[in-house]
Amino acid sequence: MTNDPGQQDPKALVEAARQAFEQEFERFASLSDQSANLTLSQAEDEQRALVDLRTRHLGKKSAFAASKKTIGRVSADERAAFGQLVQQIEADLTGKIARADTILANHIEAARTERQRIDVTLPGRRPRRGHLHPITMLREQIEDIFVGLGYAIEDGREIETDFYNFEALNIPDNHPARSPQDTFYTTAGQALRSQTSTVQIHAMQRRGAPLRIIAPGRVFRRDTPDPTHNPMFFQVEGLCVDRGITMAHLKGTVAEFLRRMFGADTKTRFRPSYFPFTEPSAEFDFSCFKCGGSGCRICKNSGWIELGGSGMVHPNVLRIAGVDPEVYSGFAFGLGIDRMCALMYGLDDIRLLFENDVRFLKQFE
Ligand code: FA5
Repeated sequence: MTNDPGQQDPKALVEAARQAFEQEFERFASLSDQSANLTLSQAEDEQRALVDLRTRHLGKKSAFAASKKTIGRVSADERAAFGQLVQQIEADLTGKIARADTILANHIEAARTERQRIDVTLPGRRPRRGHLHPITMLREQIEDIFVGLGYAIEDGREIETDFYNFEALNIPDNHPARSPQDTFYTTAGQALRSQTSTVQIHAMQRRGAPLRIIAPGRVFRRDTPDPTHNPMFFQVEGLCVDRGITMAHLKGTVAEFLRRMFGADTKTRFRPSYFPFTEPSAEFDFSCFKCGGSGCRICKNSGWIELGGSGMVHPNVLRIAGVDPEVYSGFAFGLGIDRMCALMYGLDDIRLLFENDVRFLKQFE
């Protein structure tokens, strides 16, 4: 027998092409059982290999295609049978490829669906809920008490002119009281307010007398940060102006506020002090909410906690804000919330309040 395909028996050539196909196709033959073990990418590789196999064994340049062309060498009476044989083999091989391809295609589709499947029974990821900052909680508590006492809440501006921050509060240029209240200035000469007392002037100008307001807000000073100082902190201002207001009203109001805040047994005391915008002036303390006045770490064993400044509104301040001091009098007070918050929650450093460390803040949830 010669090796030249042109000389070989056509039937033998077709048979050889079929056998070559069968040999290579063997790994696809048992596919239906194995396909479950294939990964998605293995199944995709196998599908590509199958296309390749088809081209090599049944394509135009395949041995099988070449064997078909040898029909001319078959004797006339055997030609029909040869043609039938070729067709039968071709149909058989094509069918085998199609079945393997269907199995792989189904497997690939199932694997892709599985990959994209969403398990609706899995528990969802809960978004972390925020909560109020401790300073805000305390501010709201103070606001609630004063609203209950008939006070309105006044909003103030944080950027002020020299007039509102100093002049109108009876602190003229070169007055020594400017120095502890020194603040930050814009290039246009405006000042970040160094106390909420600025709102006294705006409120009287806007509302006139009589009035009762509290003004919570952010203030700024050129203070070096330490455990009890920040260059930015919060104050609450109170102002009551009416006919016949006296120091007794001031004391009664502050004492009532502190009783509502820290309990019915809370005592208040006033110490003489000086503020340019009040006369007379006093600082006020309250009996320690922790030990009740016997002395502890929080009140530094004094039994008292200092809270803020107060006094009767200076006639110059009333006058400059358009209120007649011959008709009206008033009291004002101001307290810092940051230090109060630190005391209430046992913090030994007020700077913690503005470091924005979530581990610290979430304790106040
Ligand atoms: C005042 O600011 C006056 N405006 C209070 C006042 C109002 C007096 C109305 C009379 C009439 P003083 O400078 O003492 O006062 O500040 C008040 C409070 O602010 C202090 O008791 C303290 O709690 C807080 N405070 C002052 N400086 C700082 C700071 N750097 N950091 C944190 N808190 C501060």
